[in-house]
Amino acid sequence: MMGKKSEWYADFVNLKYAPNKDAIVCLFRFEPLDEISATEVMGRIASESSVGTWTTLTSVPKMLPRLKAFAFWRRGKFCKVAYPVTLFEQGSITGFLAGPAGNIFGMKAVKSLRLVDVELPLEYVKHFRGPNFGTSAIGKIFKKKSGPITAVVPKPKLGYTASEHAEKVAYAVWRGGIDCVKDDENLTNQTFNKFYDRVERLARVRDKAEKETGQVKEAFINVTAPDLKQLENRIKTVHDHGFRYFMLDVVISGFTAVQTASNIAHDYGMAIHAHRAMHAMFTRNQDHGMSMLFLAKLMRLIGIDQLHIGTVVGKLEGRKNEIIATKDMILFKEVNEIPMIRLHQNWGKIKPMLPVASGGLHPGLLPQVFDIYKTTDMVVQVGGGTQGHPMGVEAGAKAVVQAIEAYHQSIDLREYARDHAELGEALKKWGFTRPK
Ligand code: CAP
Ligand code: MG
Repeated sequence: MMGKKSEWYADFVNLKYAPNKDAIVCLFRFEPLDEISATEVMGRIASESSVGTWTTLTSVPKMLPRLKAFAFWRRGKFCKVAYPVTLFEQGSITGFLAGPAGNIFGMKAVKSLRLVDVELPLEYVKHFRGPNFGTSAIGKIFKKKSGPITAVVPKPKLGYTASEHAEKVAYAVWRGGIDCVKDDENLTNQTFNKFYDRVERLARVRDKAEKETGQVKEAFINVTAPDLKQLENRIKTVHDHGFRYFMLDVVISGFTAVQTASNIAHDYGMAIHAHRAMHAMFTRNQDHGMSMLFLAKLMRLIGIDQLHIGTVVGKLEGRKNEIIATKDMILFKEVNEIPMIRLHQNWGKIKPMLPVASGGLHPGLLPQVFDIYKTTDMVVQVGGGTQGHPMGVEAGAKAVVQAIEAYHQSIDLREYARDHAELGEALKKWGFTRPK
């Protein structure tokens, strides 16, 4: 019967709605199809990501009104949708994303849709444990008074045997004064560099380097695995060889793997270094997908200790204002809203997560990174920028350490390079160039 209402999307829009303190609020950026109004699209976003569907239903459960989401705010192409916290499984990121990061991104009613940020109430946050160490890793694991934690990835990304990886590259990097040797994101358990072989050899070389340097040496060994059983076994192997960290490709592994890895890290008292490879498939486009800022929020909530969030000056894309907004959101206990970029967030008891700057860095760029981040309590990874050093890998590592020393003493790098040859050679080769 045509008279009966066939759609109910409008029931999910209420611009007078005032979310209560326990509501989860999502900020979306949306582009409606020409023939559909912004209000109708907002209704579709709120409906399809909570309890609704495309048509009215002959009967609905009694509980429905308590579970509906409401689009309650709009500024141009941005809208906010409030969800009752009871709509989502407690303590499960997968249980959350299936709604606000689910079907709505494929709706025909929108040309594009981006999930910019989500304000998580303490009623939701309290079901997560957050990072084991976070910023305390600097002192607790590396016995350093201040950061940065330094890391180097053996380059080229792949091609070394486990023995060359450990005994040749890692040894030189650690000898040169770098804290950690990090696996590259695509190094897992290849036939030419088997995981267990790499762990064993790295542990032996680590002990040797620690003895010779008197410094704590760590590795971010990539435990990314084809299934959860092997993931758990790889974490256990890293733990049993005395490492305090392991590394995980978090986007590629998926949120169930990240929550599993975080639970194991808490059991073993370990820290997780998160590589974000694949994020740019959905974070880079400012019109469609999900922001890196919100991906970082999820990682801190779950319990990642340090996460790559960009350099601004390096080889990979990342807008300065978003990187800074993200850095503050993962480091601080509470942050305020930045219109259209970040919502307010109170973290309660969840520890801070360390930002990682990596990608196209070399000694000449490190002061710029620290100035942008306004802290050295972070992780810097310098792969090619260490192993491309004209005097070799160990000298490249020393050049990175010297650039950090200069920064801590507020000495211009060129000045400091006068009596630090390794830094001088790095500046000769790369200067202060920003790679593309
Ligand atoms: C950097 C890196 C990292 C990127 C990841 C690479 O090597 O190892 O994976 O930093 O990007 O493979 O490119 P270089 P992001 O130091 O030699 O550039 O940190 O933006 O996630
Ligand atoms: Mg890499």
